[in-house]
Amino acid sequence: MRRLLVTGGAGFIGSNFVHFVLENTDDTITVLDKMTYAGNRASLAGLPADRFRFIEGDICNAELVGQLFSEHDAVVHYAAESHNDNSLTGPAPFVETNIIGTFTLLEAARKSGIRYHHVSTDEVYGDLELDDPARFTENTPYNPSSPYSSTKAGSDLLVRAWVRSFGVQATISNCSNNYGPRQHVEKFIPRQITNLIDGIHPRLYGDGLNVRDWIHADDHSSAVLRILDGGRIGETYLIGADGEKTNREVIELILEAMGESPDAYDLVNDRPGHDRRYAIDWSKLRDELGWSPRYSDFSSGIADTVRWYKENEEWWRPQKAATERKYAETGQ
Ligand code: NAD
Ligand code: TDX
Repeated sequence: MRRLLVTGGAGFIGSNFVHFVLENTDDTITVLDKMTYAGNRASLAGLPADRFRFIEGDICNAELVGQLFSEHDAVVHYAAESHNDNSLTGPAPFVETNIIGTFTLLEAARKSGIRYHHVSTDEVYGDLELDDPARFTENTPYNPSSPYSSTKAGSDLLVRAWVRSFGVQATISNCSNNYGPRQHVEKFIPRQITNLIDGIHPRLYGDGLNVRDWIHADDHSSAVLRILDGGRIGETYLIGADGEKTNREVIELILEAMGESPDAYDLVNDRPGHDRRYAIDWSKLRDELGWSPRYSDFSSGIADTVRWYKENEEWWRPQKAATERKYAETGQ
């Protein structure tokens, strides 16, 4: 039994990890979350009180972080500003949370000696051409495009330096695009599902041919737990599930799952600097730690996700109007 601290545990992937760990281990969990617009306490409802505790607070608060590190055996760091579009209209909180927040955690890790796992993204590697046979590996040079991905890249580099310079007991994972229940309606898949529920056409950026490499959030959680248990200190592991799809293909699957015509979508303004394609080679995680993803059927994963948003309108409805107002300002 381990005492885990999970930062950002009220967000999409952090809350998935909390559920996954409580269901699959004897560990106890404390969530530290600032409850920004992206945090949702409903994502943590019904968890066992003897194994789960919630603390509202900022990862940039060194005193609070230091106290919490002294009470736990390991920290898994999910807290971040996570949305590329927001980083283009207001980058300041990205620098604050993703860089200063990570720095604050690393300084506390250095003092306490706690085991630290850093959750990051494949976007740190930039993008690939559509016809490039290559996929990202742990040795691909960093080349981030957006304020979001550059602050995540900066945070990864801090972790590497704190391992090498100060012996912090850290591992890093870089995962591809996640989907599943409890994802904020600003993100691509939930935005389109909830638009369709509201009778609005899905909205595709640019030509709709950008490729993302999709993985179910449960598979991301099982991979992070595997790395926390068996990963080598100082190592980076890429997490993916061979899920490359164009955005247009994803929209067509959503439309099909919702009984709509496959061309019932609109093309809208492109995202500035929009990365063309991401693709992950996750063979290191398979070969070293014996991990593999469980969700192999993307269309049935999408159908399950559609069902979840239909059945849990009270979870997403409070954020929907404000999210769409933001998109209206950029013509998206
Ligand atoms: P999210 O936006 O849904 O959740 C982020 C959470 O962090 C929220 O609960 C928010 O309140 C909290 N938070 C933000 N600033 C904070 C601060 N200063 N102190 C404490 N808590 C704070 O994000 P997500 O999609 O669940 O992503 C989680 C992590 O996974 C991020 O680090 C992200 O970079 C990474 N990641 C995401 C994806 C993806 O597809 N969504 C893929 C790879 C990696
Ligand atoms: O309405 C939309 N229409 C559209 O075509 C939205 C919201 C997005 N898109 C496109 C942009 C991307 O090509 O869909 C794709 C996915 O967009 P997002 O959901 O915003 O994800 P992305 O920018 O790829 O980043 C995600 O994956 C990596 C997460 O938000 C990041 O946190 C993670 O690091």
